[in-house]
Amino acid sequence: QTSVRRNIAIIKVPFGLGGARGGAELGPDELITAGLKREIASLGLVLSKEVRVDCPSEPAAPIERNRVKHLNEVRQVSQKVCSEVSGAVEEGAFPLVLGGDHSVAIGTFAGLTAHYSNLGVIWFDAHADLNTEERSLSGNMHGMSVAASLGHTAFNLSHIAGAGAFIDPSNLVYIGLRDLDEYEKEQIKGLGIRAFTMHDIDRMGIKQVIEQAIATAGKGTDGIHVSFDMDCLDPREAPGVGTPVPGGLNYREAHYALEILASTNQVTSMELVEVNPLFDHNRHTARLGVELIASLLGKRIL
Ligand code: 6HN
Ligand code: MN
Ligand code: MN
Ligand code: MN
Repeated sequence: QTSVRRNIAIIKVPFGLGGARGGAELGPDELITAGLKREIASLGLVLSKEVRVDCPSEPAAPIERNRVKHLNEVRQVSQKVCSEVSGAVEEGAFPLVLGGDHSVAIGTFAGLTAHYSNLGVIWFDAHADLNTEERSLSGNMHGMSVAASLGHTAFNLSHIAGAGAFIDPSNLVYIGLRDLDEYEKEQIKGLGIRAFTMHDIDRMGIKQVIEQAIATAGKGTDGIHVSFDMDCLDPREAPGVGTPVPGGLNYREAHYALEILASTNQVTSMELVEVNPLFDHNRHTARLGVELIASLLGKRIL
């Protein structure tokens, strides 16, 4: 039994300029080739639309004017993703955003907050993506998308036409963290963000972690958006990502967490990002991504 909206809107965002290395722009097509649409059909869900956001692939201007890389391109893409996500929610569909690097989440947040004023978020990632333009050590915008959703970055949700209010940090939960910059650690502590690191998963087990995450992100909110960075997984499970970090979620932990989320009736939307075919073997990471989306959409073993 699936608990999400029956109509699925696939929103492909072939954008990689927010990432650390190129290749994430190939993610959406890779996920489709790996069988995503077949999975959706076999779950009895309806693919109500499939759109491809037109994304720049070459920097429109020299990057070195400031440290932040490809800000103008991220701005453009954010605006388009916002419109598509917002339109999908309006049409009664479940937005399924396929990245692209994780900077695409800025547009997803913008489109979702247009309709959900008090959105819960579960952010699966090795990283916290809490940097600002000022504090980032890399200048890569995929490491800033959560900060943009909270209004901490210079370019943030308030600069996207149609976006709603910022995300409330008390409605945000991390799962899988293991590579944090010092500034991000301060922010997580200072803002009191619920963060389940890999240490917590070792200690509590994924069952307790996902139950507590749902309790936090789902309590008193309009629903839960699932933002799934494939690098939350162990690189042995998912080698095809741009910023792999050892010691991540294993195959069953990831599936279990998404299966439990599917059973809550509270999930509004999902994005799956950072599939990078250039570092993959035999389309392994994209195939795993498709399986994980299926679990979130209600696929069961029996
Ligand atoms: N991601 N904290 C590092 C940075 O460059 O700011 C890594 C960010 C990774 C972002 O994987 O979505
Ligand atoms: Mn570049
Ligand atoms: Mn990320
Ligand atoms: Mn990451």
